[in-house]
Amino acid sequence: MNAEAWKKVEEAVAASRNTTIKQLFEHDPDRARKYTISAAGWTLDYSKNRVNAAVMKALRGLAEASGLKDEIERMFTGEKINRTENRAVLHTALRNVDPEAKVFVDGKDVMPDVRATLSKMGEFADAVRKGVHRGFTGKRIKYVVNIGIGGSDLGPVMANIALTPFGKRSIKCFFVSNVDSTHLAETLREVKADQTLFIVASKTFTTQETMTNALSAREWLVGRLGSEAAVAKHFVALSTNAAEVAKFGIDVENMFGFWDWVGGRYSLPSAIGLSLMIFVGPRNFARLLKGYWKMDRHFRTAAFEKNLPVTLALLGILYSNGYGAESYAVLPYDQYLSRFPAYLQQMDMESNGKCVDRDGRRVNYSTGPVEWGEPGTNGQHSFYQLIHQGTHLIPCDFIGFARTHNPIGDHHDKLMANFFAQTEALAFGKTADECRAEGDPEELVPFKTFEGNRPTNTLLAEELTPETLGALVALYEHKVFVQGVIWNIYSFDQWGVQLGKVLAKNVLKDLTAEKPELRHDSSTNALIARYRKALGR
Ligand code: G6Q
Repeated sequence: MNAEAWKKVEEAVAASRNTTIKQLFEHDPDRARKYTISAAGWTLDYSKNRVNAAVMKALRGLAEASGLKDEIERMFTGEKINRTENRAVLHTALRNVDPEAKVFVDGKDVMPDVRATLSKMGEFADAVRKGVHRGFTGKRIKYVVNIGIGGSDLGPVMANIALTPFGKRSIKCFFVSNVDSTHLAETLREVKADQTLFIVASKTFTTQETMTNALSAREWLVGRLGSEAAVAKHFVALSTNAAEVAKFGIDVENMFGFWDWVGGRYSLPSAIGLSLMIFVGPRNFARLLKGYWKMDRHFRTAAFEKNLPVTLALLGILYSNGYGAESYAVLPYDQYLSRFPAYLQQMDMESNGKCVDRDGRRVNYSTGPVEWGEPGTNGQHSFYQLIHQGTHLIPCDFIGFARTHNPIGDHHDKLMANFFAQTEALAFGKTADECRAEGDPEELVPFKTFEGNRPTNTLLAEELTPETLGALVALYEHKVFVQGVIWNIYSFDQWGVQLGKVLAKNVLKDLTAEKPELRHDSSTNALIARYRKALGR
């Protein structure tokens, strides 16, 4: 992190530390307008934060001193900014809907391949939706089972739930990720073999969980339909690894490709989105891409003071590094966004959960926060207590929509009343005098007082649509990118995930071998022995 620019942020924070959010509002009646910006269908009101003009200016100075403008261009133009894997980072090319656009990697324009894959996906999705592509026995496809994990699962799951109102209800999508056989078994109980399409989603096509689930699903299907030939009609692959797809027994004709410059957690707008495209149709998928693209363009071109991803990123850095906040809550007030926090959790924590800077040195400041959340109003009846009155500072993003897809009575007004009331209460709290005025007995006043001064962002859009969803995802992707640049860490690798993949393989040998080597620590050895004993091995 740029020390000099950070020092200026610290100075600005020190000068304003004793001014509460409440006082900031009292001093400036025009505050809400000044701290509200909009783009791609979203409005961000960040006025309920511990910031004034000087703090924001210093934070923007930090972004500038970190070379953010150039870094953004490097990403968009295909430079190999993922240096530890020597790869470009071009998820933005996947949703570049400009028909004239050219994006080069190693001297080759990638856009023709992006467009060709999208149209192949579109043809296949339409064929499934219209009953042209049928199962081995001639029946229509009614069930789609996406088998994948991590980046090959969380995006499709999140978006399938989010875009339910736009989906074809006669097609039911399932997502199997866990290697726990229960996940596959319970899913297979819900589907019929002759009407099921399995989508094996794996960038590498070597991930243990996905390959294990895919092989078991294949065995189940062949067993039910009585022929190996059924696989061709019931299995497709989404991958970058044609050789492994062929080895698995899926014709590469039935493979939808993507490229090493698409990170797993950024892959929803690639072929990894096929299950979503089948569910919502190619036109709605195109709208999703358009929403992403609008936010991409905004991020690339808007001045920092008007830039939503940059602003969210800077506020996050303010609390992580200036106020010692260790976690960050994302609270969507829309049931359709129920998996959005889980999706963001991977995007953020896998990207910025790093303790070594770009020069390979241990950092001496906090990087990515613990990210978590649940939809409102459910969260209000569980963990909000701690956000209101606990000892931890937890900045929150509140995400909501003016219109609901399911207007029933006054549900939506009640939902949104809670949405607005929570940020108000978190910012302004409740003083001891207010408690007394409401007649609280003196001995209860300390318990019923709310300090307030708890920061929140409010993100509001008119309606949850493919476009606003795409823009929302892109907003957070770029926020995470900006933070990675400022923290001077590499956001696009994930060596911690790779480690897990290797470790499990070593232990598996010891679980199943006739004579295990047991070369672990005494705890792991004893646990393995206990497990083997229980199974009579
Ligand atoms: C995402 C990570 C990780 C990955 C899974 C699945 O950015 O790399 O979550 O998506 O491990 O990998 P495959 O798609 O290769 O099976």
